[in-house]
Amino acid sequence: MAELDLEKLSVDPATQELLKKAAAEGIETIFDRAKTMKPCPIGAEGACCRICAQGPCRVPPPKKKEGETEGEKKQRMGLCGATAETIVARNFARMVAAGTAAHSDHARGVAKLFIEVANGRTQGYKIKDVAKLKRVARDWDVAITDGEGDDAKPRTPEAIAQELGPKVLAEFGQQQGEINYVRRAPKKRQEIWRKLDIVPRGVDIEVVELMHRTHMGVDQEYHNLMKQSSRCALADGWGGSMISTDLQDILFGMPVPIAGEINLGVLKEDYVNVVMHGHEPLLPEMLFVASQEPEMIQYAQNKGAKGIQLAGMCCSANEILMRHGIPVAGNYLQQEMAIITGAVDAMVVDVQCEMQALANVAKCYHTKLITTDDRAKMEGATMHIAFDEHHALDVARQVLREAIDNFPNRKAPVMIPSSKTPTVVGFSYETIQYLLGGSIRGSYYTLNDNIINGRVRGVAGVVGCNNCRTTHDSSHLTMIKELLKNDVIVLTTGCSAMAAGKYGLLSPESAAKYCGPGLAEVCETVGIPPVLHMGACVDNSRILMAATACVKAGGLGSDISDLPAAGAAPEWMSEKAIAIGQYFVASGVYTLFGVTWPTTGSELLTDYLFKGIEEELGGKWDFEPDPELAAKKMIAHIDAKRKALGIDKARERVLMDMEMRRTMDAEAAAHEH
Ligand code: NFS
Ligand code: SF4
Repeated sequence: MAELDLEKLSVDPATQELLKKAAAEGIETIFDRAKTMKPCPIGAEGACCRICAQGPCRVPPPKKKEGETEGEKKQRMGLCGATAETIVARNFARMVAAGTAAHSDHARGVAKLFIEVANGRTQGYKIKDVAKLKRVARDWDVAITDGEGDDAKPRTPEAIAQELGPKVLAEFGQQQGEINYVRRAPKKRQEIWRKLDIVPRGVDIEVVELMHRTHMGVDQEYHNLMKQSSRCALADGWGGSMISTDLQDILFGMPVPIAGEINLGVLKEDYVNVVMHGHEPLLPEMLFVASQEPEMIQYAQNKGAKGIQLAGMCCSANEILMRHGIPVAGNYLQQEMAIITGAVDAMVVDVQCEMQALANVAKCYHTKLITTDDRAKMEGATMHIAFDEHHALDVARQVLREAIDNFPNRKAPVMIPSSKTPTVVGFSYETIQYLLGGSIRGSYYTLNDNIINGRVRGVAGVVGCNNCRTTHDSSHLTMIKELLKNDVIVLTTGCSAMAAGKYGLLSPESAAKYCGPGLAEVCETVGIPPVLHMGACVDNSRILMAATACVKAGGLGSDISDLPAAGAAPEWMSEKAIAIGQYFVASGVYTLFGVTWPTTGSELLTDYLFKGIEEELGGKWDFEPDPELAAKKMIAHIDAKRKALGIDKARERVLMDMEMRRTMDAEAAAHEH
């Protein structure tokens, strides 16, 4: 095993401690593999085509900047003549398709569960949030009363859900027309999409068409490929992802601010530790219920444990943290670390972001690795217990019993790091509306007001993964701190939210510590953290809704692209992240990624994504691996938008006022002494 420079690998003390333990015990992790396997330089640029068996064809960058001859150009073509533009664009488009498919397949599962719950065919689930059910029903033109006017009788939640469920599910297979939630976007945004003909017709069709168009010999014009990529990504953001957020809120409860704890220190040595890893909250919701049953707790105690400790990992963690306050064990790069503690009796996985290496690591400890989704089995896993919504509670009980039975098998040495940080999470866009806008106004008016008067300079969404090609968590933290210092309020989801949480940024107290004077004042007045945890990656749809609410509250232009706002994924790695980025760009947001950029193999395409696309969509991509510089670029973009709105001067005034007040306070204090 190669020597590891811990500081370079992760800024998280818990991860560092466990990497030391792993090294001492001879356990290989992703950090070791990253040292020995370097990324393929041609693939990293998106310049390798392997979509037909005449290849793989590689298109290296031009040898000289200018004056390339026709002959030289031909050397930079695939066998079929595909140019660098086509090859790189196809690879990028396929990332969008895969990411959209992942979010949307998750959403389809939730929609199916929703229908079963509505018809009383499930075990353990019920409709929890009737108010949200009614709001969502209205958006789908589903009546919430029988009859009209004075004769109207309220329909039961089940009756509403029985009509709503099939309507939502039908959206996946819809072949023409427009997906429903497009109507939620600002009017001007809808017009832009219609003019460009990129309104998604259905969810699945856009993925299928993009896969077809990137097959050998089909769409070979990169603008056209990017156009369908936008359409497909919009089917994710305003389709699949938004559907899963809404239906999960109805079934499991809409998140409201709740306290929680983050990091591997949440595991408990004398409890049965069960880590729920993956993305879909369906089974974790039932594991939560089952873990509270007295018989189950008794069963754990009979095996010598004090009780059952559930903890989340990756986006499953976000889902159950913000709805039930269940602690989070860690984000993506901590999954192996959890097992290396030696204290995890079962790791339960469903879909997405689960490293196959877990199976190897689990074998070195006593941990049972349990797969639960028929779409996602894993070679080397301990067992597969298939989730089935019709007896979900029984499945959950079975999983917990497997974990409890394993408690006595723990082998020394167990080492649970002490790190865990308190957080406040659960800021759905409705909650932000309530907190910032007040119950009377019920709008983003107050936020807008604070943006207009300059206390809040702008809004940034910092989201996305960890990536072992860069220091774990470091870029998230550096970027977020730089934004806060400059009075930019941060909305966060996914593994980024967990990075922020571990560092204490998800607590109201962090406002005074990290924010510029304007943002600090606003956060302290409202009593919110300056970094708002909005949920899992599918909940980036909540950020779209928050942005839309800002536009509709007035005073900040007429479209999302007018807002002083920016988005970023400084440590991205998954295809889902590219799909999310593309729907943000297509929704009018300046979106910046770190670590690496997958289209550098074509200068023309990269140029288009970083510049040209803005003329059509109002949003654009950018790439900057240095997180501090990246934050500065985001702030520059925010300032440019402030200027275009004519509110740049207000901020100078408010900062001057604050400075004056501070001087006056200091003088007054001096007089008192
Ligand atoms: Ni998002 Fe969540 Fe994390 Fe990245 Fe994976 S867990 S869905 S993809 S790695 S943020
Ligand atoms: Fe090569 Fe063209 Fe086949 Fe791609 S599609 S592998 S560029 S021949």
